[in-house]
Amino acid sequence: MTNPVVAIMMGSSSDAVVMAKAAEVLRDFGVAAETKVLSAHRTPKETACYAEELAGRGFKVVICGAGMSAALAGVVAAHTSLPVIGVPLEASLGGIDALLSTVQMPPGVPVAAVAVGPAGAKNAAYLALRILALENKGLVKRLEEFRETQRKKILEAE
Ligand code: RP5
Repeated sequence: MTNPVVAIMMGSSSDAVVMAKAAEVLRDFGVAAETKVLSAHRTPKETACYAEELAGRGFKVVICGAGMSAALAGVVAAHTSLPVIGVPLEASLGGIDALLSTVQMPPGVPVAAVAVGPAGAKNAAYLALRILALENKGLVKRLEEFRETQRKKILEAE
């Protein structure tokens, strides 16, 4: 079993169904991930400790999903230099609250915000794969094959 290189964090176990979409995409590409439930608001110390240790443990990218006043991605980005991708989740107000919390980071503490909900969870994984592919030729090839499969599906549809 290879060591995980992507950490998938979420603010609550109630986020698990949506965030599983990210894990599925990574699994399809043979990329090992570790899933962790930690909350920026409810477990602030544990969240900071976990984020601070990620780079030393060999992780390359962090995906954070959270709803409501979604601080998780931003807090993790404040405690690591790894690239952090934020997935806003729809727990209230249609997810617009989480979207704004995730995307409106102050300069110097970047979070790559993706779409709200399952589409965002999947795209967080695809973006993580593209980041990993910068140093992994096999992954570049698999991503190119995936893009070709998508292209054919669209063209073959009625
Ligand atoms: C956020 O609050 C979590 O990420 C979740 O989306 C939302 C609601 O959490 P629960 O009350 O369901 O635990 O922190």
